[in-house]
Amino acid sequence: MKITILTLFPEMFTALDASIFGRAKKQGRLELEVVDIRSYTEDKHLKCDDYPFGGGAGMVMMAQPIGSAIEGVDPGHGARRIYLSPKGTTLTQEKVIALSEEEHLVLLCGHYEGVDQRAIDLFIDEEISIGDYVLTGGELPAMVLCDCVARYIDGVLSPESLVDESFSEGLLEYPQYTRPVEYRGLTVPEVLRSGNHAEIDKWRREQAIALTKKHRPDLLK
Ligand code: 4G4
Repeated sequence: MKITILTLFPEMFTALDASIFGRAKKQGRLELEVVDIRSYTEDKHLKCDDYPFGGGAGMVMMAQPIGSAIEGVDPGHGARRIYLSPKGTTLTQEKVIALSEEEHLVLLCGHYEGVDQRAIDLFIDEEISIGDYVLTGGELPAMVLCDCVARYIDGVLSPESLVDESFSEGLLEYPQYTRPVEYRGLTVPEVLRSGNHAEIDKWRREQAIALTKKHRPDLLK
Protein backbone atom coordinates (compact mmCIF):
# COMPACT_ATOMS: atom_id res chain seq x y z
CA MET A 1 0.00 0.00 0.00
CA LYS A 2 1.05 3.57 -0.65
CA ILE A 3 0.02 6.56 1.48
CA THR A 4 0.63 10.13 0.35
CA ILE A 5 0.29 12.93 2.91
CA LEU A 6 -0.36 16.51 1.80
CA THR A 7 0.60 18.94 4.55
CA LEU A 8 2.11 22.33 5.39
CA PHE A 9 4.03 20.62 8.23
CA PRO A 10 5.91 17.66 6.69
CA GLU A 11 8.36 17.40 9.60
CA MET A 12 5.55 16.19 11.89
CA PHE A 13 5.50 12.86 10.03
CA THR A 14 8.96 11.84 11.27
CA ALA A 15 6.94 10.45 14.20
CA LEU A 16 5.93 7.60 11.85
CA ASP A 17 9.53 6.36 11.67
CA ALA A 18 9.15 4.84 15.13
CA SER A 19 7.47 1.70 16.39
CA ILE A 20 5.45 -0.79 14.32
CA PHE A 21 4.58 1.69 11.55
CA GLY A 22 8.28 2.57 11.15
CA ARG A 23 9.19 -1.11 10.92
CA ALA A 24 6.50 -1.72 8.24
CA LYS A 25 8.01 1.18 6.24
CA LYS A 26 11.56 -0.15 6.57
CA GLN A 27 10.37 -3.62 5.50
CA GLY A 28 8.85 -2.07 2.38
CA ARG A 29 5.34 -3.26 3.20
CA LEU A 30 4.13 0.29 3.01
CA GLU A 31 5.32 3.36 1.15
CA LEU A 32 4.86 6.75 2.83
CA GLU A 33 5.21 9.89 0.72
CA VAL A 34 5.01 13.27 2.47
CA VAL A 35 4.34 16.23 0.19
CA ASP A 36 4.84 19.84 1.31
CA ILE A 37 1.84 21.76 -0.05
CA ARG A 38 3.88 24.97 0.10
CA SER A 39 6.18 23.76 -2.67
CA TYR A 40 3.17 23.90 -5.05
CA THR A 41 2.06 27.48 -4.40
CA GLU A 42 2.16 29.88 -7.33
CA ASP A 43 2.36 32.85 -4.93
CA LYS A 44 5.74 34.60 -5.09
CA HIS A 45 5.89 34.87 -1.28
CA LEU A 46 4.97 31.15 -0.95
CA LYS A 47 1.68 32.10 0.68
CA CYS A 48 -0.79 29.18 1.10
CA ASP A 49 -3.53 30.80 3.22
CA ASP A 50 -5.70 33.89 3.01
CA TYR A 51 -8.55 35.71 4.78
CA PRO A 52 -12.01 34.12 4.60
CA PHE A 53 -14.58 35.66 2.24
CA GLY A 54 -17.49 36.91 4.35
CA GLY A 55 -15.18 37.71 7.27
CA GLY A 56 -14.53 35.88 10.49
CA ALA A 57 -11.56 34.80 12.55
CA GLY A 58 -8.50 33.01 11.25
CA MET A 59 -7.21 32.02 7.83
CA VAL A 60 -8.30 29.57 5.14
CA MET A 61 -5.95 27.37 3.10
CA MET A 62 -6.03 28.38 -0.58
CA ALA A 63 -7.37 25.98 -3.20
CA GLN A 64 -4.54 26.44 -5.76
CA PRO A 65 -1.59 24.95 -3.81
CA ILE A 66 -3.78 22.03 -2.68
CA GLY A 67 -5.16 21.37 -6.18
CA SER A 68 -1.71 21.49 -7.76
CA ALA A 69 -0.23 19.25 -5.04
CA ILE A 70 -2.99 16.64 -5.47
CA GLU A 71 -2.67 16.66 -9.27
CA GLY A 72 1.10 16.39 -8.83
CA VAL A 73 0.89 13.13 -6.86
CA ASP A 74 -2.13 11.54 -8.54
CA PRO A 75 -2.78 12.77 -12.09
CA GLY A 76 -5.36 10.04 -12.74
CA HIS A 77 -8.00 8.95 -10.30
CA GLY A 78 -6.17 5.87 -9.05
CA ALA A 79 -6.07 6.96 -5.42
CA ARG A 80 -8.68 7.44 -2.73
CA ARG A 81 -8.42 11.08 -1.68
CA ILE A 82 -9.36 11.78 1.94
CA TYR A 83 -9.65 15.08 3.81
CA LEU A 84 -9.22 14.82 7.60
CA SER A 85 -11.69 17.23 9.16
CA PRO A 86 -13.86 17.58 12.26
CA LYS A 87 -16.83 17.82 9.86
CA GLY A 88 -16.17 14.38 8.35
CA THR A 89 -17.81 10.99 8.86
CA THR A 90 -16.48 9.44 12.07
CA LEU A 91 -13.79 6.79 11.52
CA THR A 92 -14.70 3.25 12.62
CA GLN A 93 -12.75 -0.02 12.66
CA GLU A 94 -14.96 -1.25 9.80
CA LYS A 95 -13.96 1.81 7.75
CA VAL A 96 -10.29 1.24 8.63
CA ILE A 97 -10.48 -2.32 7.25
CA ALA A 98 -12.13 -1.10 4.02
CA LEU A 99 -9.44 1.58 3.55
CA SER A 100 -6.66 -0.94 4.19
CA GLU A 101 -7.76 -2.71 0.95
CA GLU A 102 -6.99 0.41 -1.13
CA GLU A 103 -3.89 0.54 -3.31
CA HIS A 104 -3.16 4.23 -2.67
CA LEU A 105 -4.53 6.71 -0.11
CA VAL A 106 -3.96 10.46 -0.40
CA LEU A 107 -4.53 12.27 2.91
CA LEU A 108 -5.07 16.03 2.93
CA CYS A 109 -4.25 17.77 6.23
CA GLY A 110 -5.99 21.09 6.82
CA HIS A 111 -4.75 23.81 9.14
CA TYR A 112 -6.00 27.22 10.36
CA GLU A 113 -9.81 27.31 9.85
CA GLY A 114 -9.71 24.61 7.16
CA VAL A 115 -9.42 24.70 3.37
CA ASP A 116 -11.26 26.51 0.58
CA GLN A 117 -14.41 24.46 -0.11
CA ARG A 118 -13.58 24.31 -3.86
CA ALA A 119 -10.45 22.23 -3.14
CA ILE A 120 -12.71 19.73 -1.35
CA ASP A 121 -15.41 19.79 -4.04
CA LEU A 122 -12.89 19.29 -6.88
CA PHE A 123 -10.30 16.95 -5.42
CA ILE A 124 -11.61 15.01 -2.40
CA ASP A 125 -13.49 11.69 -2.39
CA GLU A 126 -14.43 11.70 1.28
CA GLU A 127 -14.11 13.70 4.48
CA ILE A 128 -13.21 11.72 7.61
CA SER A 129 -13.07 12.75 11.29
CA ILE A 130 -11.23 10.71 13.92
CA GLY A 131 -13.67 11.81 16.65
CA ASP A 132 -15.72 14.65 18.06
CA TYR A 133 -12.97 17.07 19.09
CA VAL A 134 -11.03 19.84 17.40
CA LEU A 135 -7.27 19.87 16.79
CA THR A 136 -5.03 22.63 15.36
CA GLY A 137 -4.42 20.58 12.22
CA GLY A 138 -5.28 17.41 10.32
CA GLU A 139 -1.75 15.99 10.75
CA LEU A 140 -2.44 13.99 13.92
CA PRO A 141 -5.70 12.58 12.47
CA ALA A 142 -3.77 11.59 9.31
CA MET A 143 -1.19 9.79 11.47
CA VAL A 144 -3.99 8.05 13.38
CA LEU A 145 -5.47 6.83 10.09
CA CYS A 146 -2.03 5.65 8.86
CA ASP A 147 -1.44 3.72 12.06
CA CYS A 148 -4.90 2.10 12.01
CA VAL A 149 -4.68 0.90 8.40
CA ALA A 150 -1.05 -0.29 8.74
CA ARG A 151 -2.19 -2.95 11.22
CA TYR A 152 -4.11 -4.69 8.41
CA ILE A 153 -1.23 -4.80 5.91
CA ASP A 154 0.10 -8.35 5.48
CA GLY A 155 3.05 -9.08 7.74
CA VAL A 156 2.73 -5.99 9.94
CA LEU A 157 0.98 -7.79 12.82
CA SER A 158 0.70 -11.49 13.53
CA PRO A 159 -2.57 -12.86 12.14
CA GLU A 160 -3.50 -14.00 15.69
CA SER A 161 -3.52 -10.41 16.96
CA LEU A 162 -6.18 -9.49 14.42
CA VAL A 163 -8.20 -12.71 14.92
CA ASP A 164 -8.28 -12.27 18.73
CA GLU A 165 -9.55 -8.77 18.18
CA SER A 166 -12.47 -9.87 16.00
CA PHE A 167 -13.38 -12.53 18.62
CA SER A 168 -14.27 -9.88 21.18
CA GLU A 169 -16.22 -8.07 18.45
CA GLY A 170 -18.48 -5.38 19.76
CA LEU A 171 -16.99 -5.59 23.28
CA LEU A 172 -14.08 -3.82 24.97
CA GLU A 173 -11.07 -6.03 25.49
CA TYR A 174 -10.46 -8.00 28.70
CA PRO A 175 -7.57 -7.04 31.05
CA GLN A 176 -4.07 -8.33 30.26
CA TYR A 177 -1.31 -9.33 32.68
CA THR A 178 2.35 -10.31 32.33
CA ARG A 179 5.11 -11.28 34.76
CA PRO A 180 5.68 -10.96 37.67
CA VAL A 181 2.76 -12.79 39.33
CA GLU A 182 2.78 -10.24 42.16
CA TYR A 183 3.37 -6.50 41.80
CA ARG A 184 2.95 -4.17 44.81
CA GLY A 185 0.57 -6.56 46.50
CA LEU A 186 -1.61 -7.15 43.41
CA THR A 187 -1.57 -10.65 41.95
CA VAL A 188 -2.45 -11.93 38.50
CA PRO A 189 -5.91 -13.62 38.59
CA GLU A 190 -5.49 -17.32 39.44
CA VAL A 191 -7.53 -18.52 36.43
CA LEU A 192 -5.02 -17.03 33.94
CA ARG A 193 -2.28 -19.20 35.48
CA SER A 194 -4.42 -22.36 35.63
CA GLY A 195 -3.78 -23.54 32.07
CA ASN A 196 -7.52 -24.28 31.76
CA HIS A 197 -8.33 -22.63 28.44
CA ALA A 198 -12.09 -23.06 28.66
CA GLU A 199 -12.06 -21.30 32.05
CA ILE A 200 -9.71 -18.61 30.74
CA ASP A 201 -12.01 -17.89 27.76
CA LYS A 202 -15.04 -17.74 30.10
CA TRP A 203 -13.25 -15.35 32.50
CA ARG A 204 -12.13 -13.08 29.65
CA ARG A 205 -15.63 -12.93 28.19
CA GLU A 206 -17.15 -12.02 31.57
CA GLN A 207 -14.52 -9.35 32.08
CA ALA A 208 -15.12 -7.94 28.59
CA ILE A 209 -18.88 -7.71 29.22
CA ALA A 210 -18.43 -6.10 32.66
CA LEU A 211 -15.95 -3.56 31.29
CA THR A 212 -18.20 -2.72 28.33
CA LYS A 213 -21.16 -2.20 30.70
CA LYS A 214 -19.06 0.17 32.80
CA HIS A 215 -17.23 2.21 30.14
CA ARG A 216 -19.32 1.85 26.97
CA PRO A 217 -22.91 0.79 27.75
CA ASP A 218 -23.89 2.17 24.31
CA LEU A 219 -22.08 -0.79 22.68
CA LEU A 220 -24.37 -3.34 24.38
CA LYS A 221 -27.61 -1.89 23.00
C1 4G4 B 1 -10.40 20.96 8.59
C2 4G4 B 1 -11.24 21.97 9.00
C3 4G4 B 1 -9.55 16.87 12.02
C4 4G4 B 1 -9.31 20.59 9.37
C5 4G4 B 1 -10.99 22.63 10.19
C6 4G4 B 1 -8.90 18.07 11.77
C7 4G4 B 1 -9.98 17.59 14.25
C8 4G4 B 1 -10.10 16.63 13.27
C9 4G4 B 1 -9.03 21.24 10.56
C10 4G4 B 1 -9.89 22.26 10.97
C11 4G4 B 1 -8.83 19.01 12.80
C12 4G4 B 1 -10.81 15.34 13.56
C13 4G4 B 1 -8.53 23.71 12.43
C14 4G4 B 1 -10.78 23.04 13.10
C15 4G4 B 1 -7.86 20.79 11.37
N1 4G4 B 1 -9.36 18.74 14.02
N2 4G4 B 1 -11.64 15.30 14.59
N3 4G4 B 1 -8.27 20.26 12.65
N4 4G4 B 1 -9.69 22.94 12.18
O1 4G4 B 1 -10.60 14.38 12.85
